[in-house]
Amino acid sequence: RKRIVILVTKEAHALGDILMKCFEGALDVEIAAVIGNYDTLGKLVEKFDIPFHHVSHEGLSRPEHEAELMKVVDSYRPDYLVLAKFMRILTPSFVAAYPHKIINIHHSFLPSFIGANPYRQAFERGVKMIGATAHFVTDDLDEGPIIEQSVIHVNHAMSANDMARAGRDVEKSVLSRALQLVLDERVFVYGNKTVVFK
Ligand code: 3YE
Repeated sequence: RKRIVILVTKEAHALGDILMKCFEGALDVEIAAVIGNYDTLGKLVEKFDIPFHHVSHEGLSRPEHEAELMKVVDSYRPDYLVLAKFMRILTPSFVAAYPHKIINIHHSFLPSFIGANPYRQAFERGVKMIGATAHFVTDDLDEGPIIEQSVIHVNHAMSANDMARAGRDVEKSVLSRALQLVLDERVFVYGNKTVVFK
């Protein structure tokens, strides 16, 4: 069985979905630990008898914070890291420590709407579809090899918050499908793309 460490910030849905799927047996992976840069999700994680580490970035430089993160991550010797709405840009040295071993879920249909607030960006642009993208993390934010994507229709009656709410379900399903494919060793990186055997 493969081991993962999950990194989170404040949002519970992507993390909660992975926890539930493992609990139900729908996802066959050992969640070695969850690390949050806030402490808000600790209670949820501990309900599943999984260790939670709060590694705050406050008062630390980015390299200092990453050194703390890396110490905890490495202690669990994971096969993969999953960024389940972890809202920090990782430095090249962190990325190099886990090459093509870090999976991120981004809440847009890439390459549209990179970076912060993609639902707000989608709302402002008036697109009729929103989506989510799971990709391997590389040095460039949201530019790494894409593993899995999906979209849903939206309309003029929806606010940016409505889109975010609807998008959460897409994020969850795209992330867990991508994770399953990677765990099953069906995903091969080829240049900045992937070859996925379904
Ligand atoms: N790092 C690299 N490449 C990637 N991190 C993530 C994906 C990804 C990555 O593909 N190298 C929000 C946008 C970042 C932001 O600017 N965050 C701030 C901190 C804000 C806070 O702590 O509340 C920052 O300075 O990092 C995961 C998604 C990152 C989203």
